[in-house]
Parts: sequence; structure tokens; C-alpha cells
Amino acid sequence: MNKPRSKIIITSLTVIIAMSALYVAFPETINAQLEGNIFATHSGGVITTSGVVIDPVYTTTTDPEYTEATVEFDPMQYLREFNYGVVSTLPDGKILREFTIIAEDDQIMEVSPGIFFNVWTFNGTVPGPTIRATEGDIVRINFINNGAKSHTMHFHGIHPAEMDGVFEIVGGGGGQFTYEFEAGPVGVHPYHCHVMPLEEHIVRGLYGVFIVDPKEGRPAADEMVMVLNGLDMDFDGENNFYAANTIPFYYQNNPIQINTDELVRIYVVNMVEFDPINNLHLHGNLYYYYPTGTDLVPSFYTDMITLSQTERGIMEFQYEFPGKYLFHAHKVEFSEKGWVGIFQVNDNPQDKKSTEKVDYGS
Ligand SMILES: [Cu+2]
Repeated sequence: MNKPRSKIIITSLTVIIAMSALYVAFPETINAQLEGNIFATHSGGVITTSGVVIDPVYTTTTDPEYTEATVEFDPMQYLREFNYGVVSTLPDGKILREFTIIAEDDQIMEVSPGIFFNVWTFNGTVPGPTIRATEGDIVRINFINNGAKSHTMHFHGIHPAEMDGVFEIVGGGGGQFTYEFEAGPVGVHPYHCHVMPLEEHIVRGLYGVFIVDPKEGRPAADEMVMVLNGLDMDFDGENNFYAANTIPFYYQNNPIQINTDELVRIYVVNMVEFDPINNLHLHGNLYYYYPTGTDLVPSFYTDMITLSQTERGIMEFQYEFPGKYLFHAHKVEFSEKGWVGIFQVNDNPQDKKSTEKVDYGS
């Protein structure tokens, strides 16, 4: 998997092309960054850039003033973070879950150490927050578009036409819209902006995951969300990086800690554009798979699923033997460009995550 020389050449070329394209598209963004910046890298180091938006050449600083600099997006935090909204009970007894989602399109994110990209975000991250509700709850989204461009929120699932986030375009500069619908069906669904050109609004980062739980709840598990995504750094309609949860190689460099004999449940959503398919292979194990999560009985017991755009499902498995296990795209191009991670399976019954009560936010 390591081809350091060719990788450096490809990265440098990508960066040069991307910078040229960025300069044409966002000259003011480039100029705004020229003072130089100090960042914490995803591997924990502190770096100083030379001031351009995309700059792989950086030097390490030991200045203690900057040791508390934080990354803009933490894939480890995103992995197990669920947003249940502000919960209240309506007069008819139904549960109301209110969310405020703010779209922006001028943010710069360090997508790989020293490589910066203009992302478009829901609530400041790519992917946006994982919105979670129980079937039959009323979901109310107070959507605010603080971007320069028009954006919407289009949820997959069942809802009235006017809540579909397609024809009710929400203008930039503070435009607002309230989406309200009953959560359903049970499953895992994507949400994303649906403004044209759609490919760009998606590939820049305006998407997230919407989980609908069954009324009877789910068996306790160590639950996580994995959004499979790609980054087109040079705007040529092809992805240059691939990842689970945005940052290439993140979970390989920072293995996900799980435990033997503990149920792991992963809500996986494929948001890769341009490439027709993606897939997910788990090492040393097989998993039960629930396509779209709409059925509570698994359809497959496998170590490989293939997913087209916005295809998704729920995986469940547990490991018997401790150790290090890879999970990755078996499309090798994708795994070599970042879509690869590691489960570190620990024999540590004291650290079980699923023994905590499942909290559905009500
Ligand atoms: Cu948009």
C-alpha cells in the first residue's frame, strides 16, 4: 500500500492543480489565508503552513502557545455521536424533536495533513450531524442557510412533497425554511442538499445521516456511523481521496477500539459521487447486514457489501478473538487513496460500551 515516491508526486500534482483551480474560483479565499496558519494535524502534530489554502509543505512548531490548537473535525467523535434534538411532547402525545441546522459554504477544512479544501457544511462539519429519531416522532428542522449559494435539506424517507427539499430553494445570506415530518420508515437514511449542480453540492460536503429507530428500541450495542465519501480536490469529476468519515486513512492511523464478545452496530451510508460503486470488506469476521435498515431481520451474513450512491444499511457483528482487524473498500484504488481503517479488538470486559443504557433522547 505504500508507494511514498509516487504518492508524493501525485499529491504535489493534485495540490498544484487544485490550487490553480481554487485561485480561479476563490481568489479572495486564497488571499485571506496568506498570513499563514497553525494547525493541529489529525495525527496530533502541530504544523505551520506557508499561508496558502492548500499547502502540503509545512514545518513542525514546538511553540507551546499552539499546542491546544484543535482540528476542525474529529472523525473519532463523529463516529459515535448521535443528535436526538431538543425533545418535547406535543398536545397529542407525540414526541417532537427539534434541530437547528445551519448551512455554510465558505469553510476551509484540513482534509489530510497540510491539505486544505473549501468544504460546504451542515453545522460546520462533513458529514453534518447524525440526526436520530424514533419512528412516529415529529422531526422539525429549523434550517438556516448562511452560505453564499442556495441550499436545501432533502431527506430520504417518507414525507409530504413540500418537505422534500427539492423545489423550495432556500437562498443564501440567511434564508430559512422549516422542515417538519413524521420520522419513518425505520432504517438509516441519508440527507443532503438538493440544489443544482447536485454533484457539486454533495461532493463538497452537504450531507449527513438520518437514523430512525423502531418504537421498541434496538438491542444494546457499540453503535457507530460510517459515511463513505470521496473528495474531488481538483474539480475534474474524479475523486482524489476516499474515506470513511471524510479524513483519508484516519481510522488506520487511529484504530477504533472495540471489545471481544460485544455487539457492534454500524450505520453505513455511501455518499461517494462519480464512482458508480463502493464496497466494504471486514477482516477476520462476517457481519449481519440489513439493507436500508428497514427490516429488523438481516438479509445477509457476509464480509462484503456493494453500495451505489446513497445506498446504505446496518451492519452487526462481534469479534471472538482480540487483535487488529482491517476494514476497507475491496475496490483497491479506494483503499489505497484513504478508505481503510482498523478495528482494535480488546479483551477488556470493563470497557464495554453497550452496557450503558441506550438513550433515545426522550
Ligand atoms: Cu447546496
